[in-house]
Amino acid sequence: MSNQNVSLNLPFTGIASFSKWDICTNLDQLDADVAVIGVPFDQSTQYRSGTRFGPRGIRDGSTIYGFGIGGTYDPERDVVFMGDQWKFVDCGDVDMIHGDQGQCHENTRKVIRKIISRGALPVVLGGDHSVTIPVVEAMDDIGEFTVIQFDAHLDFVDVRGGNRYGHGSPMRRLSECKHVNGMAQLGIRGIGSSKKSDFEEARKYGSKIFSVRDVRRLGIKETINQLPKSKQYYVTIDCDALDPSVAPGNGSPSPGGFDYYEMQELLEGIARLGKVVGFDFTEVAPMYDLSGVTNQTAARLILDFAGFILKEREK
Ligand SMILES: [Mn+2]
Repeated sequence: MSNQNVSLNLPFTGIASFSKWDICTNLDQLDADVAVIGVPFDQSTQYRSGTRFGPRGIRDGSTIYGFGIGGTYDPERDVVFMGDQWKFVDCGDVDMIHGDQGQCHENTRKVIRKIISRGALPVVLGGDHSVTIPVVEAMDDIGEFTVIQFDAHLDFVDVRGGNRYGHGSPMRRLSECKHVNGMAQLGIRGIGSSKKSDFEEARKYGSKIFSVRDVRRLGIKETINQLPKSKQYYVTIDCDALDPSVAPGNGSPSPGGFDYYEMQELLEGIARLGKVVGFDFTEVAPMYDLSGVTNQTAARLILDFAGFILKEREK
């Protein structure tokens, strides 16, 4: 018999906010520990577009993890993550102006500054990887931090055809930020996007670069040991760091990527290294994945990482 007084809020019902969290689109009233914000911008893509539908896709994929109360019980770790003492909201999307990258990025900076000023952890849903540039630029008054990138590609292109803000350039632009004090790049294996000189310049800047096979050779623990030490970290995840068999829904898939557990355990290790001040998950393009598993894997990794970050704050 059904109990008509209980709302099950099942994944396929209602409004698909991220993980069925409360919605707060008036940032002047933002009062939360974690704030999800979408940046549906895909005008900097060099191949297949479609990441403008990334935030919506990830939200859709996240609803399966959004029901239940009292936190998320992880049976493998025997730990409850994201318990009732924490507040989570979905802030909707940054307003996009079609054909105007400068304004889209400015709108993004403005929203991130607001989320930071309200004391919430920004969790950004891309969009192509260029959205990480305004996000990190806007985090210039919280002290220095090191950036950890997960990606098939180095994204260290300085300028291409006069454009310095393509989705192949975010790590170069971040290296120019005074408040970014170091960098590590994990999963790097793609060909055709970065030149040998880009790798040389990234290493000269001080970036530590790990391919997927480097991580497998070293193991997760030793990889974490070799990451740059810092009090604070920002993590940027490009969907193509994952193997295309795990996450086919992206514009520039690259064979040989991480599997889910490798990514999850690396994120767990990073959360323990220092304070994570924000993170993004970019380059999800749902239309290339009819199964929807990319949306779900992205949503799960976002929830996993938010849980690991908050668990450190509980200590
Ligand atoms: Mn990228």
